[in-house]
Amino acid sequence: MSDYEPKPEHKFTFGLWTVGNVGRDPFGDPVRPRLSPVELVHLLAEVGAYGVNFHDNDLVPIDATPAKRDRIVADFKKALDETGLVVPMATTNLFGDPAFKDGAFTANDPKVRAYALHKTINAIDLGVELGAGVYVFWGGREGVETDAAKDPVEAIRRSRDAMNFLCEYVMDRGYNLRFALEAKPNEPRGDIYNATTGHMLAFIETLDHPEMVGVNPEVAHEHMAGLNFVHGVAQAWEAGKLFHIDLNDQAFGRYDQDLRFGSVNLKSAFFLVKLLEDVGYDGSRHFDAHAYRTEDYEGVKDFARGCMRTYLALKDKAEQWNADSEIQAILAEVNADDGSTASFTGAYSPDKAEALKAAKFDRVALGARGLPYERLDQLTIELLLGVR
Ligand code: GCO
Ligand code: MN
Ligand code: MN
Repeated sequence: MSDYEPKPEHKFTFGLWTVGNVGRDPFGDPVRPRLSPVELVHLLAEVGAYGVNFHDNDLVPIDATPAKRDRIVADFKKALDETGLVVPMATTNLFGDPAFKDGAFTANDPKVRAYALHKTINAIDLGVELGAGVYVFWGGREGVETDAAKDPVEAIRRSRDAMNFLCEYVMDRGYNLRFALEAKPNEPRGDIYNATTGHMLAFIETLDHPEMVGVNPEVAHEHMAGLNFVHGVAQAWEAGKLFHIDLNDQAFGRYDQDLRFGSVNLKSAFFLVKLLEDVGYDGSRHFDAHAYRTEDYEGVKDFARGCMRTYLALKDKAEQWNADSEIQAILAEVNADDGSTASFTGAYSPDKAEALKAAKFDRVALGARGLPYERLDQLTIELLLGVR
């Protein structure tokens, strides 16, 4: 590959809220005019995206009348038809409205919890109407500033009750929809429950219908927690739970930055793309990021093109890495197996345990062996730098 042109088979998607981000931050007002959903669909088509995702209120304002809703949805569908863009994922805004200031599914007020379910089932209907096959849950307000405010065990129970109810709703309606839970450690709440992808994976197994529910890991969120994102994604994949992924970038130890994919931690972006491509992940590559506040809409297009181009360049590099004979020789060397331990490994048996107890190991020799990971990593760096 050399042109790095996005194609539908790459499944590159963006949220209306990403390219539609107007650049407001806690210290300053919007720097870009708000574009309509229809305009954003055309912008995404122009840069070569495959799909567009949305929160209910990115598309339909929270106070829209039924007639206005229908008009907006019809216009949006027309824009999708004109451009060929699809809607692989939808989600609910359960964080913007003041009603959700103490959370949605975990709010202390049962009326807020009921309103959150009401809003979500309506938003699920909207997502399904537009073709979504994945429904994301990001609980930005599902947390606290002080643990005096909420019992954390009760909060987890409330989250579970909500997910169980919503799984039943989807089954009852016969929708072909899977849920993807997105963890974040903090922001906007001081602390958010189920803070990492690992927490989410454990939580899912406690649900009534765990097979319907997977995860939507996000680069920035795991990096905010100081974690290795590639490892989290690998664990989700290995558990059969990687239903969606949010790609962006984030410097460790900073506020939630939502930077262009690959723009900060290029090496971990490389290993992420390599993982997704090597295992054959076939879901959306969703960019949950936004352009710098310095940009106008030409800059927003540069941002969006940059996310996809970097992904494709790293995909190319991953192929190069896999085909590099020096790199592969090192991997073969460090993984070499002379078969001498075959009688101990694999499925347990009492005989194997006895044989293992009786075996002699040359511990000093094991510890003395050099492992050429410095050379392996330098080869990786040189490949990424384009000097290899
Ligand atoms: C964030 C989150 C959100 C979610 C979105 C979809 O940090 O604000 O990443 O962008 O991904 O709400 O669920
Ligand atoms: Mn995020
Ligand atoms: Mn996200």
